[in-house]
Amino acid sequence: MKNIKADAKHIQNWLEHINSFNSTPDFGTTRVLFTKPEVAARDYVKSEMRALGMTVKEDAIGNIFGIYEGTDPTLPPVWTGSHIDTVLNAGMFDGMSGVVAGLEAVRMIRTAGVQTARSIVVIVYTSEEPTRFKLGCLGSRAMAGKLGAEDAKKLHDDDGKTLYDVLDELGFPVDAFDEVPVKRGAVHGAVELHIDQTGVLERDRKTIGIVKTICAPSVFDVVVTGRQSHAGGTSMDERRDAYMAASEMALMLEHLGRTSTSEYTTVTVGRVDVIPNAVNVIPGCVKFSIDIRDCDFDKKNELIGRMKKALSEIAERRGVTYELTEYNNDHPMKCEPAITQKIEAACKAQGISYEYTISGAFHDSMLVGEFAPVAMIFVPSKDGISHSPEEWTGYDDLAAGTDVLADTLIAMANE
Ligand code: HGY
Ligand code: MN
Ligand code: MN
Repeated sequence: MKNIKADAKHIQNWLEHINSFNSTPDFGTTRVLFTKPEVAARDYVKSEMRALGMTVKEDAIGNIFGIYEGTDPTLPPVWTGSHIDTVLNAGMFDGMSGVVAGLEAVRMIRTAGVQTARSIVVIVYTSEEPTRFKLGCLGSRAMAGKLGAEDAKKLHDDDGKTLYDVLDELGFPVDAFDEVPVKRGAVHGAVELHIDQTGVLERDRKTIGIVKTICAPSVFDVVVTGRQSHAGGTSMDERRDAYMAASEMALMLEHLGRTSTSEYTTVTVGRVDVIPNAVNVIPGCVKFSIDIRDCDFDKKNELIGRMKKALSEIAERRGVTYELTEYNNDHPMKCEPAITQKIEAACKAQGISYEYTISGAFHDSMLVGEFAPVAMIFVPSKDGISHSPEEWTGYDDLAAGTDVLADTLIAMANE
């Protein structure tokens, strides 16, 4: 926008205030879905939306819609936004940057008195992180018609509470779950600003990443069962060691990730429980998670096929059994060129450096893309660190990203 620029101080104040809603202030930021700090942060963001002249709505799964009305509110609106829930002991930028950039873009448009035909909606998507219910993007997944009330009754947290019960207890209209899905055509387009969570933009000295494709995760749990026995009394030949079997499985998974022929594949074993976890006992059971990401759905499924064969071969040879549970096998999302070209034009018009990139992380835009054209604007993560208290993005970079976002939203809202 010519006559107004994003205010880095404003962005900083909003982010720092949201960050104050935190259950681990001594170790990074933790704001788990529908815990006290996250509900307080939701209330704060809703009050800021109202202060910007927006009408605030929420759906049955808790997605928040801050509507900045256009001159013709009957037209399919333009969406922007991200999430405010976090992983455990996280930073203060993953997700929150996109919500705050949306608020600041509306503030700029309102202050400059710019008219947009279509309404602009700033969205807080419910539970992008899998932290509480082990499945990510719950709000956008429900919008895409891939998570209904019955599914919400089957998602349990570590205390055994279901998503459905938690929503009901908080007073969300759970009997209106079937109104959450968004029809294709109901949204003109959705742009999400997000930190890049890699070192790519910093390495290439670019301020903006224009995302071409959003990689999609396939998440599994594996339970390996061997035979618990004495660390001294059991000879090396007679063991059925669940931990050693799980370790060989993990190294096999790493090999599959490293030798993939896709443009971008990652394989991660992030959570491991060893039972009984005692220094002089051969583990009888090991539970571990598998997180596979790829920008190519077919190649990801090929890798999963090879994984299943290798898991059986290792289990057989080591005399253990295993159980594999799949949580989700999501589709990678290609971003809409009609929007990425607008982002590129905005970068050029404002003299902001940019490059096209792939998102290894998944985002709500991966699911929103199931019913609307989507695009993402990345800003650099310092040292490529994210999902950590060290996560950092410069406020000037966030302001530049917001300037590009504002121009893109105006162009979309007036076409
Ligand atoms: O795991 C992810 O890619 C995202 O940050 N939830
Ligand atoms: Mn994240
Ligand atoms: Mn995120």
